[in-house]
Amino acid sequence: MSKRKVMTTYVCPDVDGIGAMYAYAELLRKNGEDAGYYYEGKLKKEAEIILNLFNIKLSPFDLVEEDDDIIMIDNNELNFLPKCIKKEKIVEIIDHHVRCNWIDEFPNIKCQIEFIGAAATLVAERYKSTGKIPSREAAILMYYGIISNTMNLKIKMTTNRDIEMAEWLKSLVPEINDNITRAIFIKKSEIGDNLEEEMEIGFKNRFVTIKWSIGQLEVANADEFIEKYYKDIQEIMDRVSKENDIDYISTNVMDVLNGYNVLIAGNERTKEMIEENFDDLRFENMKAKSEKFYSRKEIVRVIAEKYKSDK
Ligand SMILES: [Mn+2]
Repeated sequence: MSKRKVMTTYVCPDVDGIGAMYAYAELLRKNGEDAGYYYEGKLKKEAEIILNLFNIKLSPFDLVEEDDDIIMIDNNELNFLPKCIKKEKIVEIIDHHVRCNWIDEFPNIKCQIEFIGAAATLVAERYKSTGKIPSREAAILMYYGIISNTMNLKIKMTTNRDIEMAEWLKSLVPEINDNITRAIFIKKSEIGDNLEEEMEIGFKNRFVTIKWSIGQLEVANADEFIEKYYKDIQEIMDRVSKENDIDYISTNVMDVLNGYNVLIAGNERTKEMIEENFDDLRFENMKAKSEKFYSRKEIVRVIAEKYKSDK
């Protein structure tokens, strides 16, 4: 008998992680396999908004069993996984983040890592190419996985494949429309008490030789938001960099409605390092505005290329 397949992703997943896991488990079940998903931590706010809005209930496995085959989705960094996941049990990876070197030691893992807007795009393509139609829930979650990760198909790393899959998924679900999408973006940008949690900045990136971390905030009006929270953002970066021994720290504020980003540097050396690596990011009072709509992933990719570690 074939083993149970368990999708999992980083702790505290976003709607792309959830959508890709949900949909891929469903696709495997359509193919007669025993499959489901498991995650730990609180879902990202936007994922909660979407689940509530469309009245979708998740039913993850309660726990991972010794014998389960693990499929890693929307993540290939072992440190971000729930602690109960053993790397020896991983049989497949579907992701769109920078590829970690540990995978080299496991040549049997079926691995699809592509630099594309969303992991959900990769799963949607597997439906489309095999002529399978996702359920309403899987289609909604994949659609918003793509919309969320590409900031409504606007960021630089959005590919035609993301656009095509988003269009296809949208055509399957009449409830999806642009007004709902706009409402989701506005609602998710109401950040107040949980600024630090939303920034996701409390850890060092491990695949580079420098001590660096970058946070991200996705808001409805970046300029206004920064005016209101600039001091708080700087205080958080200052404390987090001391607590975690981080040298280079910054926060990328993305304006999801108007399509630009503002990178805030936490100190002088970060500002200099970013200017050295990005021709079009120039700081004024620790802030660099760009019409290119850089996402954190794209910034991380440039930095990872430059300061590669062998680990
Ligand atoms: Mn993703």
